[in-house]
Amino acid sequence: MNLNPDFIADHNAAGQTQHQRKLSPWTDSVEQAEAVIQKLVDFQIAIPSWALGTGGTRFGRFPGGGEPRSLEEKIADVGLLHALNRASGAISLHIPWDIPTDPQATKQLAASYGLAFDAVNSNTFQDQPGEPGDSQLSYKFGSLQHVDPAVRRQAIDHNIEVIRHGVSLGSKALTVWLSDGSCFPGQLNFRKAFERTLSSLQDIYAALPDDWKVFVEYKAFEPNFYSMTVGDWGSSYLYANKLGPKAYTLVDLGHHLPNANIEQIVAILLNEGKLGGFHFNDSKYGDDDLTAGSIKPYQLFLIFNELIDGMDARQMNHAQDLGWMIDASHNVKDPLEDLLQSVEAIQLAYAQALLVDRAALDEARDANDVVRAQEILQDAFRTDVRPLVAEARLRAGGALNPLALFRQLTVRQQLIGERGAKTVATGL
Ligand code: RM4
Ligand code: MN
Ligand code: MN
Repeated sequence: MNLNPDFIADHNAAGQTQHQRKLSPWTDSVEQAEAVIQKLVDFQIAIPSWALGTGGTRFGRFPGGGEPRSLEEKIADVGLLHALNRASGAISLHIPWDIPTDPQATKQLAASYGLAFDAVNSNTFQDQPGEPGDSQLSYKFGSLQHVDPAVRRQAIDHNIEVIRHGVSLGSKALTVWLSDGSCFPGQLNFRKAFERTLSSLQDIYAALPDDWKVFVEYKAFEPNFYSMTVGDWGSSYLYANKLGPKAYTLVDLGHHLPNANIEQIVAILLNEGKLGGFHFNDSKYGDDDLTAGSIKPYQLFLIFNELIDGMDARQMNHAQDLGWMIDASHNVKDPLEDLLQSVEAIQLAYAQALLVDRAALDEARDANDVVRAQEILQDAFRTDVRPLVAEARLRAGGALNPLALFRQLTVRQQLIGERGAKTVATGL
C-alpha cells in the first residue's frame, strides 16, 4: 500500500501546536538544537528484509497477518516505514531469501520509495534447496571452515553470487555472518578451522569490487554452543585485519556474552579504523533480537556516546561512514510497529549522545572527578529529546508521531486485506 501524503500533512497539522510548545524551549535557548536536528535528518537506519515478518522461537511462531510475500512487498513495507519516519531510507537483503529477478525493476521500485540498498547478507547457515553443485554438500558442520574443500567452495561461490546481486542493486557492502563452530569439545581443531575460514574469506575478499566493504559479523554462541569460529570481536578483528583495508568488524548488539562492555569494544574498534557496521537490537539474555532500547536504553546511549566520540576523533561522517542497521525479530508485536519503535529509540540515543558536553567530560576525566563524569553523561541521558526527533521527522516530510499515525490509518488491517491473514514472509 502507498501512504497518501495528505494523511501525514493532516496528522502533522493536528499535532503542530502541541509539538511547538515542546520544541520552543529547545529552539529558544539551546544552542546545539539546530545542529542536532540536522544530524537527525541526515541519519538513516537500514531495515533488514527479514525483520518484516513475524519471528518465532523453536517452540512456535504466531504470525499476525499481512506479511510481505515477495521482495516487492518487503520493499513496500520499508517504504511505508520511511514515509512515516523519514529515517529508514535503506533496505538490507538476505540472499537467497530475497533474490532480485529483475534488478533494474527492483532498483526502480526502491527508488520510488526513496530507498537505497544497504549491505547484502549471505546465508551459509542453512542448506538451500537447489544450491548448485553436489546435493550431498551440507553446512551441518560449517561452511567457510568446513573440512571438505567442496563445501567451502560452495559457500565461497554463494558469497560471490551475493556480491553480484548486490552490485546489480547498488549495494556497497557484504555482511558475512557465519554459524560455523562446534558443539562439543574435540569436534574441531580451532587453529585449522580459523585458517580454513580465513582462506575462504580471502577468496571472497578477492571478488569484492574496489568501492565495496565486507563486514565480518561475530557471535559468541548459537547455533554452535561450544565454540564459534567468529565468536568475538577479537577474532573478527583478526580476520578483518588479515583480509585487508576493505574488511571491517560488524557489531551486533545481541552477539555478546552477558555483561560484555559493548561500548568499550566499539571505542577500540573505531580507534583502529576497523569498525564497519552495526546491527541494533536489545536483549535480556542473548541474541533475543528485541526492540532497540527496550531493555537497556542506557547501554544504547553509552554506545552512541563512544560512536560519536570515536567518529569525531577520526573526522568521520556520522550518517555515511558506518553501516547502521536494525537486526531484530518480533515474536509478539506487529513487526512494522516494532521497527518504528526501534528507529525512534536509536534516534533518541543518538540525539542524547550528541548533547554530551565533551569538553566538560574531558576535564572531569583529567581531574579524576568520577562523580562529575557520571553526572555529565546522565544529564544528557535524562534529557527528553523527543521534540528534537519529532522536529527532524517533520522537516524531512515524515509524521510527528509515526506509530500513532500507523495505528490511526489501520495500516496492518489494510495489509491483511491486500495480502491475506495467512501470509508468511520468507526468512527465518
Ligand atoms: C544472525 C545474525 C545475522 C543475520 C541472521 C539472520 O543471528 O545476526 O546478522 O543475518 O541472524
Ligand atoms: Mn546480525
Ligand atoms: Mn543475531
